[in-house]
Amino acid sequence: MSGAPGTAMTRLEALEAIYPRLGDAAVVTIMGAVAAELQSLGHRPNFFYLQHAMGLASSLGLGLALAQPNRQVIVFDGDGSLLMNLGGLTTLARYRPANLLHVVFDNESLLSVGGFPTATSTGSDLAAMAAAAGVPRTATVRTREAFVAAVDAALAARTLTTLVAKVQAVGPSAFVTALSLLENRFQFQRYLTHAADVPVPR
Ligand SMILES: Cc1ncc(C[n+]2csc(CCOP(=O)(O)OP(=O)(O)O)c2C)c(N)n1
Repeated sequence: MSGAPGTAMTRLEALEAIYPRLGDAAVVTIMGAVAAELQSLGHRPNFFYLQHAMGLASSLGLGLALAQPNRQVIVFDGDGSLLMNLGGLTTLARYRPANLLHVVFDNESLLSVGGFPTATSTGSDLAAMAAAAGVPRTATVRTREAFVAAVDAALAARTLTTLVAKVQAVGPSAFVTALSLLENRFQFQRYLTHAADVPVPR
């Protein structure tokens, strides 16, 4: 199986395992495979699938977390995407919002565009980079059980966390969606505006 060696987990399994925990959090994903996978589990108005702007899901999550400090924000990032915006880690660390959980699904490849290997396939360690940037909580997990436990711990800690989940390089065969970018954008904005005071899950 391609992807991170030694991992038993697919991203879809990982997402499925924590889907019930997403609750009222503002959830932001990168484009492509992970967006399609989350959507396949059931779209909700508090999910936003960031198209085109590769690398900037964590930056969008940072803005949301700062703008709505009483809401949990969860970002589903990818290794290739984060590698395009490593400086974003330093900005996350600088502002350090307690309500931001930054999950990086590391399949060691650009899966959505053909599976070219990324630098994590040759040893670059994204959790270590996040820690070096100043992110106060970081971890790397390789099993579904460890992933669920790490998500629970991060949400309970109420501390900015970058959680790297090593996953197999598998995804859906197509990324076609009936939900247009604009519809998703307006729905998400309405959700954030009209449910502005939803408490952070504890
Ligand atoms: C600026 C920019 N460069 C390239 C692309 C094309 N692109 C879309 S998804 C993707 C790969 C994303 O890789 P990763 O974050 O590792 O996620 P994965 O596809 O493996 O789930 C690329 C290169 C893009 N959309 N925008």
